Amino acid sequence: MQLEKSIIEEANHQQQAAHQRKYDFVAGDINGLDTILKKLGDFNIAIPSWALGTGGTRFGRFSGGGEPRSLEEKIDDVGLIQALNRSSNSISLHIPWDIPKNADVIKAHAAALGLHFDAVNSNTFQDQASQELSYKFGSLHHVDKAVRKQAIAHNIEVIKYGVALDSKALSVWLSDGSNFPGQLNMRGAFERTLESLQEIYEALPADWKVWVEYKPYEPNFYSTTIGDWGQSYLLSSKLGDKAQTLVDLGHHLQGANIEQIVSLLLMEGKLAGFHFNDSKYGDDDLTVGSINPYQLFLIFNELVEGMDARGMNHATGIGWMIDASHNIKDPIEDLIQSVEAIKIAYTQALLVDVTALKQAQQYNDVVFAQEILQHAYRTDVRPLLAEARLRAGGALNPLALYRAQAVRNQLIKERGAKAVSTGL
Ligand code: AOS
Ligand code: ZN
Ligand code: ZN
Repeated sequence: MQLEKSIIEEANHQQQAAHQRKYDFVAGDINGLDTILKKLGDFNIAIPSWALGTGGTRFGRFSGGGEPRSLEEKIDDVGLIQALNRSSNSISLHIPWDIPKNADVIKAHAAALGLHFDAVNSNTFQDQASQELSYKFGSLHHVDKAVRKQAIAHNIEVIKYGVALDSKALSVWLSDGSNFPGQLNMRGAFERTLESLQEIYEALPADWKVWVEYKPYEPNFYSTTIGDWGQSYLLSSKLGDKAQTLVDLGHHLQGANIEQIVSLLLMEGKLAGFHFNDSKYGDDDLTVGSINPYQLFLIFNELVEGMDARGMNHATGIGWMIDASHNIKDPIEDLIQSVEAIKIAYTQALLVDVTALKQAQQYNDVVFAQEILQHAYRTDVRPLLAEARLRAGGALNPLALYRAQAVRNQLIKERGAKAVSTGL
C-alpha cells in the first residue's frame, strides 16, 4: 500500500494551527534557523531491509502480522516511512536474505517511491542451504583456506549485487571469534582476516568503500576477531583509503565513551558511519534514543563539530543507518521513532553554541561548558523537525498519521496475519 499525498496534506492542515504555535515559540530563539531547517531537510537515515519484520531472540519470535514477504514489499514499507517522515530515502540490503533477482526492476520500484540503495551487507555468520562449507568456526578468519575462499567469494558477489543497484559501500560484520580460551590463535585469526579483507578490497570499484564493523561479543563469547574499534581501525588502516570503521552503537562494553571513539575516527578520516540503536546491556538493538538519548546527543555533538572541522557535508559525509530489532513493537512504528530520535539529537547538536563552548574550554570553565551543552540538549526541537518535514511534503506527526490510517491493519489484510519476513 501507499499513502496518498492528499491524506498527508489533510492531516497536516488539521494540525497546522497547533504546530505553528509550538514552532513560533521555539523558532524565535534560534540563530541560523533557515540553515538548520535546510540541514534537517537534507538529513536522511537508511533503513535496513532486515528490520522491517519482527525481530526475535533465541527464545522466540512473536510476529505482529502483515510483515513484508518479499524484497518489493520491504521496499514498499520503507516507502511508507519515507512518505511520512521524508527522512528515510534509502534502504540497505542484506544478502542473501534480500537478493535482487532483477536489479533494474527493483531499482525502478524503489525510485518510484523516492528511494535508492545504501550499503549492501554480506552474511557469513550463518550457513545457507546451498553452501558447501560451514562457517561454524568462522569465515574470513577460518583456519581452512577453502572456507576463507568461499567467504571472500560471497563478499565479492555481494559487491556485484550492490553495483547493479548503484550502492556505494559493502558493509562487513563478522561473527568470527572463539568461544573458549585456547580455541584460536588470536594473531593468526587477525592476520587471516586481514588477508581475506585485502582480497575483497581489491574487488571494490573505484568509487566504493568497505565498512568494517566491530563487536565485542555474541555470538562468540570469549573473543571476537574484530572486537573493538582499535581492531577495526587497524584493519581499515592496513587496507587503505577505501576502508573505514563502522560504529554500531550497541557494540561496546558498558560504560565505553562512544563519543570519544567517534571523534577520533572522524579526525582520522576513518569513520564509515553508524548502525544506530540503543541498549541497556549489550547489543540489545532497541529503538534509538529509548534508553540513553543524552549519549546520542553527545555523539552528535562530536560529529557536528568534527565534520565541520573537516568541511564535511553532514548529510552525505558518512553513512547513517539504523540497525535494530523490533521484538515487541510494530517495526514501522519503531523505525519512525528511531529516525525521529536521531534527528532530534542531530538538531540539538546543531544548536550548540560552538564559539561559547570553545571559549569555555579554553578557560577551563567546566560549569559553563556543561551549561552550553545541556542548554542545547534540553531544547525541545520537535517543532523544528515537524516544520522541516512539512516543507518536504511529509507529515507533521508521522506516527499519529500512521495509526490514524490503520496502516498495519491494511498490511495485515494485504499480506496476512502470518506473513513472516526474513531478517534478525
Ligand atoms: C550484528 O550484531 C551486527 O550489528 C550487524 O550489523 C547486523 O545486525 C547484521 O549484519 C544484520 O545482518
Ligand atoms: Zn550492526
Ligand atoms: Zn549488532
